[in-house]
Amino acid sequence: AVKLMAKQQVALEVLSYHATAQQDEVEKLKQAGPVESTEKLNLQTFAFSDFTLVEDETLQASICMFEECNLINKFHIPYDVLCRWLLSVRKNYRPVIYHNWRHAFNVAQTMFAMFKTGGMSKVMSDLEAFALLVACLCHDLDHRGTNNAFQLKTASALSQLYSTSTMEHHHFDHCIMILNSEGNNIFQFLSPEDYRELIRMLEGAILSTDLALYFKKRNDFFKLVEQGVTDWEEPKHKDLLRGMMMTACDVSAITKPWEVQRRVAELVASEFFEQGDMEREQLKEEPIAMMDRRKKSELPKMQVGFIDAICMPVYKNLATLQPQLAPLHDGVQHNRSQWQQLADTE
Ligand code: 5BB
Ligand code: ZN
Repeated sequence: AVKLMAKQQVALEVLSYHATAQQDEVEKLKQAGPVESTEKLNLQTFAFSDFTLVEDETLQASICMFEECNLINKFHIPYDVLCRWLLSVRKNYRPVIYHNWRHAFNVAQTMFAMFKTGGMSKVMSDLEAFALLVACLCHDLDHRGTNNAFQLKTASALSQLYSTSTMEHHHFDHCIMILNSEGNNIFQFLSPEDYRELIRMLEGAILSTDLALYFKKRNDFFKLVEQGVTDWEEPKHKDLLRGMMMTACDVSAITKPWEVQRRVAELVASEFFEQGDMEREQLKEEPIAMMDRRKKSELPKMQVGFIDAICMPVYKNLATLQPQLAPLHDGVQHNRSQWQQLADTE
């Protein structure tokens, strides 16, 4: 009964926000066509940054990624449905400082680069590419700029519905809700078997962006890499690998050229500080250092800690598994030395 009430509460909260694309927007995007070439936008490189793109170019670039992975042809995605779905997805990101549509787009671009430049198309099927690209674009849908701990502390409707991986379950639910909206089902022409398998992979991929699940699963993954496993066809192993790729894409700002990383870290910090402010004001609680704007000077040190504890291990192992992914590992090493240098000059 509690669950049902929580679900109704969430439904009310969500419905007030959920919106799908308008037909005039769809027409406009359809007319614009995919962006000239992905090379022009550097979409294939790990050093890509979205800062130079205007809002609508992020949508055209997204279409390009589907196109260049041959997903539109292979899975018979009607072009107007793809346009409508992309517009709807963008609409269902809130204008928060970091966990917004641009973040989702950047995460998808890293996934695209992993396939095109990182050699992952040799390891993954087209259906997996489809699931992963969609998962990236949808993985933070309706994010409110606050984390799972905050949902729990404020006893939000969402946390009553899902006590663990709270936000991630919600991102997946929201993703399904958009797909089920009229004219938005990009999976409509999949065979029933492919459809079921894709939804299963989509759910696993979105849930795996919960840091707690990454910690729970990563040792199994690292062990397989250490053992030099080359056959990733074993379904359990493949699930694990897709989850690790999601984490690697989610935090890939940490691998970007230094100027990009510095700017993104500022955005991440600003969003964390806003949560910290709310905890102080509404909950009368002292926020953890990461969310405490009075401890802003500790940012370089925290980024080094973040790299060592979370980022470096996943990129190191992915580079061992697939040497073409080494640029991500190189990028994080470079940024570590930059942050370390800043921490030392404090
Ligand atoms: C993260 C876990 N938390 C419970 C305690 C603090 N740590 S942390 O020490 O690794 C840390 C990470 C501390 C400060 C941070 O940012 C300061 C601006 C970060 C940090 N997290 N830095 C980043 O650049 C990014 Br990107 C992130 C990721 C934030 C979203 C978490 C999603 C994780 C997906 C696997
Ligand atoms: Zn994310």
